[in-house]
Amino acid sequence: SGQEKINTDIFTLTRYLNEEQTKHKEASGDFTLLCHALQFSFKSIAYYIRRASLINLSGLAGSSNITGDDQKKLDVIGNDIFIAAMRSSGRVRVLVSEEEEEAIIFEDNPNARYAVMCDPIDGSSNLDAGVAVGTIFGIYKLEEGAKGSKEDLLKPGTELVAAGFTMYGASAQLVLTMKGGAVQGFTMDNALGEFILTHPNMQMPKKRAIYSCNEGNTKYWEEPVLEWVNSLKQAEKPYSARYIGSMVADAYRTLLYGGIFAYPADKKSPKGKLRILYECAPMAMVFEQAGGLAVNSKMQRMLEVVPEGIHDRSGIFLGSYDEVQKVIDIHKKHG
Ligand code: AHM
Ligand code: MG
Repeated sequence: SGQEKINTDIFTLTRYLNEEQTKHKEASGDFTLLCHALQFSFKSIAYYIRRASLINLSGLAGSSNITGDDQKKLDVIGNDIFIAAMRSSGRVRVLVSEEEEEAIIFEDNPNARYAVMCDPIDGSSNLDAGVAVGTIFGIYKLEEGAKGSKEDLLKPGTELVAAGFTMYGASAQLVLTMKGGAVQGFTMDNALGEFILTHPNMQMPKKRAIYSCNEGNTKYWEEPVLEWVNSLKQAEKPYSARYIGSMVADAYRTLLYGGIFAYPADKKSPKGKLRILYECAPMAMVFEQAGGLAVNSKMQRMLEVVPEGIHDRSGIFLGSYDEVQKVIDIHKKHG
């Protein structure tokens, strides 16, 4: 018959989290509760982004954040939603947000064992044009007795217990990975109000002729980066250029289709643009666990970079294994 086959056994994020918790006999359920609070913040942010033009949320808030960017009204709302969700989960001791100069320590959760790093709405310069933006997050488990001070956060990404991002695009897509595990992709079903597991065990293509970077910065690039991009354009079959200017959207495409996303350090931004704790490291974890690679501008493994400050930046090359390896080879040649 022409009747749609109805799936009555849907794999939701809730079900996934339950199953993960059961696999870990020692688990207290704290991490699961934290993830529930996270997903609620994603749903709320998605909701306000969708309604932004209707309820006067477009444009600037009239303030700027720690890194000097003008804050959008939605940046402020996204940040507030995120903070409230993390605080009320009762499972988070400390929170780092791109929008907050200092780490926020939740004194009302003295026994909470988790630290969360996030960029609540990354790519917000794209918001008013209706282009996809996203939330990026990383989670550390604090050491026994840790007070949740800044020092507890200045760790390499190899210590992340979970990381991921949500892209608010044609649909909201949540990509989540836990330490040592696979990368799982969920799609928000607005009618059900649930994230549904639509992309289980994501593995990215080993190579693909797509590169993604802001070539407007060419003038500032160092020699190896110039040579690399040039080699892609002059390849026998030249690469395609794709650049949205929203890291989450560029990364999500790269994860699905393969290719490489880069925001190198350059003469204008010697430390790079993107932030280590809540942009580079979580993305690097996702990409590595999906079979890709991520390095900084010194060609060090991104996940091994230890920031000195919570808002430290880094250059980054993120993508298919072979594509990132090409960048590494050219940099090595330059010594
Ligand atoms: P933001 O955190 O202020 O939104 O900036 C981060 C964004 C990334 O999403 C994106 O990859 C990059 O900045 C784009 O920068 P540019 O406009 O310099 O190409
Ligand atoms: Mg950002």
